[in-house]
Amino acid sequence: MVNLKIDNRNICIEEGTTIMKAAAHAGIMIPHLCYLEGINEISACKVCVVEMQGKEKLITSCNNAVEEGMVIYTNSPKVRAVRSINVELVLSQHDCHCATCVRSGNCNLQKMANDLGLTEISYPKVVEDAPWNQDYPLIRDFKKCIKCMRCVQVCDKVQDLHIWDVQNTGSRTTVDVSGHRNIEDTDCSMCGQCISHCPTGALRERNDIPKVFDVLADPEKITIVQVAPAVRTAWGESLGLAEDVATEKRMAAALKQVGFDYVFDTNFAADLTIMEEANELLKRMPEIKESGLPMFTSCCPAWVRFMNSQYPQAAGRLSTAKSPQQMFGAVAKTYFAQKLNISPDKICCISVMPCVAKKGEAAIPAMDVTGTGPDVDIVLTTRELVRLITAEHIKPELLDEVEFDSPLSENTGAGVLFGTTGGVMEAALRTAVFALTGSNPDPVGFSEVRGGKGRKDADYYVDGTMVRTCTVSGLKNARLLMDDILEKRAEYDFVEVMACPGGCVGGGGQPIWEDVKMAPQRSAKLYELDEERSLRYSHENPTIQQLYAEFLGEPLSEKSHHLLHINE
Ligand code: HC1
Ligand code: SF4
Repeated sequence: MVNLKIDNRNICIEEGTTIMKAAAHAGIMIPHLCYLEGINEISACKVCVVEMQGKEKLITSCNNAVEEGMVIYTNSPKVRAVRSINVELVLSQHDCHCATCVRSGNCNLQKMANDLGLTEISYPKVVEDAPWNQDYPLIRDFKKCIKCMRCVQVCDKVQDLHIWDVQNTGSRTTVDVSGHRNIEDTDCSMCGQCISHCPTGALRERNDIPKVFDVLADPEKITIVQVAPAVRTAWGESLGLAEDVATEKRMAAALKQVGFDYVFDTNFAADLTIMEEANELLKRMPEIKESGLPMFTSCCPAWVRFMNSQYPQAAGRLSTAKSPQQMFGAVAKTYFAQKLNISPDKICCISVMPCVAKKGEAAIPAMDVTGTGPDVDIVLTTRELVRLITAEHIKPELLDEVEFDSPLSENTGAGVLFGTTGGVMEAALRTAVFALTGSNPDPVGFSEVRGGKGRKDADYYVDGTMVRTCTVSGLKNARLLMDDILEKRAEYDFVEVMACPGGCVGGGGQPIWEDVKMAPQRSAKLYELDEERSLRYSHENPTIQQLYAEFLGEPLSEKSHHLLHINE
């Protein structure tokens, strides 16, 4: 252990700890811009400088370790002066139009400038710009990039896709798409993790809120909104709602207040996905055992993009089941349109997703089962939902809870679980066991697949057959897994992959928090909801049973294949 003083406080901490962490341990938060624990510890921004007694030059606290007897000042006049210069230099190259920035109020740079009391910038302004494809789901604003390198490092180290790179040198150093390519020509998975880790508004999702306003104002359109499992765990965070206020039913109330005609639940479609995917797994099992190659889940569009671009030779191993978002769209524009006795093009189907890649998934040309246009017309992220609620001046805390609309909402605990890593696996196994044995397994009998670890192996006996499962989140983990499988170092039967660490709860469209990983507590919320549901098996969902009875026939029927599966 090492003893030192930080801001006149005696601290005793483990050897090797950085000064920044030691200070945080004592509740002293040293400002920083580029630092990202374990991912970006390069001291590029020099905002985290501190004064060390006996040393003329300031030192960076993010990458210098504590030493016995050190005396550190984190906010002395000298520190404030140098920190101000460093922040001013960053601001001199930054578009400071905060009023029109999506990160206003949630921007580390803005906060830092305010905290330092900066009202003017004493250096000449040189702000670089470059064109960007504004139709792409991921938008980059060059004028707001502060060259912190977080996007480069997250994409390299967490997602292993190397989409961003440093270009030019010296004062002209900038970050851009690697290899001087356009973003649409890269293998970007659209996971949005670079957005989640950007400290400013240099990266964001495409703003699709104006499309929602347009359609809400169109008297000819019936608007249907569906809300993904993970959104309910996070929508209240940046609205400052207490957990007992940010309930599912109050979220439904807020959406009703926005003006959508029908507020439905993607969880319903998650139950439908399980009906198709669990039965597909059982059907494919003899071939899986013979080939030694697994079936992979296909509900995460960033993972599907990754598979198609990085391992096209294995893309046939993906489940053909569409994601819940897309199954919902297909059912809404057929079954539900028939119930309303209207043509599908009268319906505008809007999704709220914790994800940026869902915007890309909805635009895949094959996702048009009626031939009248996309099954899902508009996709908003959780962050856009929050902006929509505030744009409508809605105070959810003042609204009474309301029920989701019928019929495309009823769901079970299994559907709820989709939003966290391992959730699809658990849900599918609950139904696969029932399909084979005729009786329900213990709903928490597959809990080895829970938890935030990037890769989890678990074997289960299902009616005498061993099902070897693997659950992965994060695309770097997915690449290591794929290499193990294809090079025959590992053999599995069923594999779940989610591109974002922790699954959709940690999705690239969720609210952004500096220095806090929210995925674990959002996951815990989903496990709670699963426990509270009176039904916990997708096959017991009465509305799903009715949908099959009235419309689809049975899982994997011809109609199910046409509407709910990707048919090559
Ligand atoms: Fe997900 Fe899914 S779980 S992919 O993370 O299969 O986005 O929440 O909606 O479609 O249900 C996301 C979440 C979501 C789909 C479902
Ligand atoms: Fe990389 Fe994901 Fe960002 Fe694309 S969206 S650049 S894959 S981190």
